[in-house]
Amino acid sequence: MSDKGNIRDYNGPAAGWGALKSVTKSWLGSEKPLKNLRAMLKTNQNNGFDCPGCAWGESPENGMVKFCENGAKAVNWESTGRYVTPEFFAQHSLSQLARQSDYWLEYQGRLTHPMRYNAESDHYEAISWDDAFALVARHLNGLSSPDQAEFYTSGRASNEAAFLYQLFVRAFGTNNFPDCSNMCHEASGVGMKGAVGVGKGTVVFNDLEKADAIFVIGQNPGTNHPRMLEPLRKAVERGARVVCFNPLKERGLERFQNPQNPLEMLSNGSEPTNTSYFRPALGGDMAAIRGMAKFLLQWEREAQEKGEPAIFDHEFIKAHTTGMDAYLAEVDATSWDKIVEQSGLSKAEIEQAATLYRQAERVIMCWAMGITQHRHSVPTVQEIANLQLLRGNVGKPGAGLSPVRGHSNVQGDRTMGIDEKAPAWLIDAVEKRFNFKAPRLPGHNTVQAIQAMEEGRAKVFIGLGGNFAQATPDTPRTHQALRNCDLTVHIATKLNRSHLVTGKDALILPCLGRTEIDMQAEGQQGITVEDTFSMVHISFGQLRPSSELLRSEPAIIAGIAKATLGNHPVDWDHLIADYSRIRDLIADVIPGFTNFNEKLKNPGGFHLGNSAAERNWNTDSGKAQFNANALPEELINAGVLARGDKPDLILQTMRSHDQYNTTLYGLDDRYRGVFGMREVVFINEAEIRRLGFAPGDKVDMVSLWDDGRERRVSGFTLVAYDIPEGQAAAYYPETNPLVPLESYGDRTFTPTSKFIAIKLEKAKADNLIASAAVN
Ligand SMILES: Nc1nc2c(c(=O)[nH]1)N[C@H]1C(S)=C(S)[C@@H](COP(=O)(O)OP(=O)(O)OC[C@H]3O[C@@H](n4cnc5c(=O)[nH]c(N)nc54)[C@H](O)[C@@H]3O)O[C@H]1N2
Ligand SMILES: Nc1nc2c(c(=O)[nH]1)N[C@H]1C(S)=C(S)[C@@H](COP(=O)(O)OP(=O)(O)OC[C@H]3O[C@@H](n4cnc5c(=O)[nH]c(N)nc54)[C@H](O)[C@@H]3O)O[C@H]1N2
Ligand SMILES: [Mo]
Repeated sequence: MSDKGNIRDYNGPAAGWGALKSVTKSWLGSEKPLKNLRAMLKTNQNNGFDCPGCAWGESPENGMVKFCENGAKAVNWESTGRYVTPEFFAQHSLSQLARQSDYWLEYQGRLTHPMRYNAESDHYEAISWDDAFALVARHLNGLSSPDQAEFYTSGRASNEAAFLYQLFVRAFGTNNFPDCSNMCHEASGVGMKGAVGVGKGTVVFNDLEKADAIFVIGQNPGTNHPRMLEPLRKAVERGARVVCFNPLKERGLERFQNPQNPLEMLSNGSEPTNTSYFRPALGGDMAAIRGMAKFLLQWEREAQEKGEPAIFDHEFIKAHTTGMDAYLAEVDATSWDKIVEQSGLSKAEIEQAATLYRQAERVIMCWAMGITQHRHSVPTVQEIANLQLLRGNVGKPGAGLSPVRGHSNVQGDRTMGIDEKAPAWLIDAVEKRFNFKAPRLPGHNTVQAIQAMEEGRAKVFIGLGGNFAQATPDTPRTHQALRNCDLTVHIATKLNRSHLVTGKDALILPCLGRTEIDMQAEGQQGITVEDTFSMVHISFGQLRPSSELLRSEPAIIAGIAKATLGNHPVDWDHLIADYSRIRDLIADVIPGFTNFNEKLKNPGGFHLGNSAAERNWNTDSGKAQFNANALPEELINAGVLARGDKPDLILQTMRSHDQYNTTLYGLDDRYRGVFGMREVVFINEAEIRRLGFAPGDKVDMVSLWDDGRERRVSGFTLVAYDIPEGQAAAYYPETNPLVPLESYGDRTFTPTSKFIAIKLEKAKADNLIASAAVN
């Protein structure tokens, strides 16, 4: 694969003509062009469907064409004209399929039939829905404890599906809810709850139009939230500042261009003058922001001495916050040496960032995986909150905290109770409404679920969407953990690696996608989702289902639930006939959903409300909390230090432009100039030479962890790239075997996917062959 690949500079803007060409390619490639055009025009429109891409919210103006290049790819990928049928499985044994690449697997098209793995023939074979449900029920009811089952959720599941799922699982008797959020924005939730009393972003779309400065920290919106480029571009146009913290010069952040505006497309992009780009060390953001706070504190003291206007928002601090003195003492106690060393930025750069921050009356701080996938992600999120509290930048228009979510309904799934450590009020509400004793002990998150399966404490794995085998860390171990199970079940739209890493028994249950018409006993159903701004709206599929046998996610959950529990605690069939009945239950249990069905009639949906945005603080103290966290002693984990050898580099794992998490749409990464290959590692040229290699060489990456296991990926091509020294970057999920299961965030259990200590070795020929077989 990599022989065909090449590297060249990309000089075009983000989005623009390149985007349109790429969309047209995937659109024609999907073999259903006309239908898909209709579908795309309906994306994120009232009465249309919610884009199955990212969780970015919509501009409230209606009538705009609201899709982006990568949303169009997601729609096309789902509504392909290719099918994975029982004949397909008859032709390909599991062992044969396992030798195919992840890209090939998903490219085969949509799953059409429920399938059960037959170990004797080594083939998946068709099974009826009833038999499939009965099989799951038999396994679940045969367990000696409900805690021996793991119920995974990926963030595309609708509110209706997620609510039914948590109800079924709790009625069954466990809180084992590993979910993709554990690997994603967990730290944003934990950190913000401890700071402002709510785990969700405090800003709404309109705030972006009022901000004087928008900080984009550890996020690559040009690829992962393309619809965000438009409000950023508008902000720059009206003179607001866009300030980026990212070790990589991401094309989408350097230049903005809107493919939906043909006139601007002709201009081929322009370098906006009022953006600023800072390139910290991996994991260095907490130190950088601490440094900004240190400057603010210095300026505040100087202003007080000279009797000049204050830098801090004292009125806000006094009325709304607690803990500032302890925090400022911690700021004073943090030395500049440590700040400069850990942040990877000079004191002058930090001063520049602090000046930009101070000059803005209203500041929004956005962040994503560059912040949340570190060991000290919770303190980093809290440091962002500390800085914002100093200037009253929470709970006023044009300002706030904005963790930009990933999956299109990952935020809604949590709201619905997909939470392994559910708060007591939720359990109380479920018990009260449904009249059963719900489990109260915390269940397993993703890391704990893998450990439980590895050790034989969990025996059944059920995945509501996603690709657990590839999205998780320590791939060979995770695969073995899944293989240890008695039963693995995947509710999915397309074939992926997880379906091939089977327990003793295994099922694939094919479901409708977001784009497809969902017809139930009482007519066509819509499902609801919540975006990153806490807007809830309804989504109606537009296309004919890929197969008559497909069932909706709620219907599949109801089928499993009924087979396992009978009509306890609800009449499952009755709910599935009309999803507004599920929404009535949601309204009874989940705060903010009173009159749910009624509110959905509002075009564009409704806002769930956010207490911190209204300056109500649901913290222990009843105030917004400054958190006086110390900077980490060392960024490097003790599990690495214990080995005693020094890493060559710190590796971050990230997304290319042609992928949606583990789904690969293609092998290009246009903005980074990589074409036709994915097994590459980006390193500074001087560093490549210092380590005794040359660009283009093939290497193995070995990660360091003191547990006696070898973690290695093989045959990666060295790409000379503009990236700070000491760092490397490569794509996920190919590099997941390098992430030790035990290397996770404090208080979050989020794998440290953006901070992996590695050594480079010259690739060995036999490794190249092994890696070709896997990939
Ligand atoms: N097209 C498309 N859209 C997507 C997805 C997709 O795969 N494809 N995935 C969805 C999901 S689930 C999510 S969570 C989001 C992910 O959205 P992002 O968080 O944008 O995703 P990543 O590719 O992981 O990019 C992380 C960015 O952070 C930078 N970074 C890494 N480490 C650090 C650090 O220590 N400090 C700083 N300041 N920056 C750092 C990287 O250089 C990179 O630009 O996107 C969602 N949207
Ligand atoms: N090294 C490393 N690892 C990471 C990350 C990283 O940055 N680096 N990022 C992490 C993050 S942020 C996340 S969110 C996770 C993602 O983890 P997951 O959410 O588990 O993975 P996805 O790749 O999004 O799942 C793709 C699969 O979902 C199924 N699917 C698609 N649409 C639907 C649908 O409508 N219904 C159902 N039932 N199934 C559907 C398809 O079968 C497809 O193969 O990965 C995490 N892992
Ligand atoms: Mo994510």
